[in-house]
Amino acid sequence: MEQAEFIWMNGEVVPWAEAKVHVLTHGLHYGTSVFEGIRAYDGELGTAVFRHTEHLERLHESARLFYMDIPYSVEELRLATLDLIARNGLAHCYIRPLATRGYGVMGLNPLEAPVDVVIAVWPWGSYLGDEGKQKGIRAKVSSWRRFAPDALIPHAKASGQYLNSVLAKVESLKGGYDEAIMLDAQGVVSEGSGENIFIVRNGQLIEPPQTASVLDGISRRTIHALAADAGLEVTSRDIARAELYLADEVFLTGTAAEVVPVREIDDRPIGSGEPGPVTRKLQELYDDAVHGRGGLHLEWLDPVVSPAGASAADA
Ligand code: PPE
Repeated sequence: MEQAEFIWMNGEVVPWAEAKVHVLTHGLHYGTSVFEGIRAYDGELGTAVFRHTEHLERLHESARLFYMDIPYSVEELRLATLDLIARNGLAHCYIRPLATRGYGVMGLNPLEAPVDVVIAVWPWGSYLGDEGKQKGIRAKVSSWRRFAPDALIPHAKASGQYLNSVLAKVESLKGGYDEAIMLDAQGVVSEGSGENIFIVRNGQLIEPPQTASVLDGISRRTIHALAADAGLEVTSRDIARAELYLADEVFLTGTAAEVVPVREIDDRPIGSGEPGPVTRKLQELYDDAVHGRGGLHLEWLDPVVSPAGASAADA
């Protein structure tokens, strides 16, 4: 991975190499951590964080679902992040806030363990490759089901839960594919290993409902708004596996991945086998929105340097 200079750790800004934890950190043993993935883009407003507050609110929600109190408010984390990006001198970056049960107790009850909070920022390119974004990726329906909502909590972005995604991702890579698409415990389409999914079928834009073991993705919400701008309605309903193969278009959305066309699933071409017009349009609108182009939805952007020229570090 690419490195940056500083990491924010429990309220202090420390050099990248010094941001360390004890080997008996609770989260390392039991996965008792929650995190976010956020991006800052170099756009019309200068460097700005995309849907910053919503991501930090989801971090707090993920924590709450696992009985964890994050000792910093959304606003404190927001200002710390803006300051950290400025201090690292990054024009664009990926942002990874993480709250973990720390060092002090062993055993499955985490409630007495301290909560450590870190924020890291670094440049991170296309998650599924530049070529994947342009031409579309090849996906495999995973033999691993997305974990059921009565086993874990799909609405939480919690570290331990990602072992499920790791199995699916590695299986897809070893099979020669770029990404996995998981079905939920009932056998309907859920999501990618790190992305939500949409299909276009008979002119309809369709996504799995929140009851299909999906993460309530923020890029997904962005697509809802951008689709509405383009006069397209999004239908949330169960999607049968066969509908993936019958779809005219399929695409994935996520902060790291952004909007990625899927050109093949299980060796069957999707539509013409090339990214379709709806995917292309939404990809373009997404790229405009994150860069603040066109002036629509500037409310989604949180500039690192305020328009008055004061750095967030002075705030
Ligand atoms: N589902 C999963 C399982 C998921 O991890 C993500 C984000 C999404 C859906 C899309 O959510 P959103 O980013 O709010 O639109 N995955 C993050 C982590 C990826 C990683 O490898 O780490 C991300 O995109 O940042």
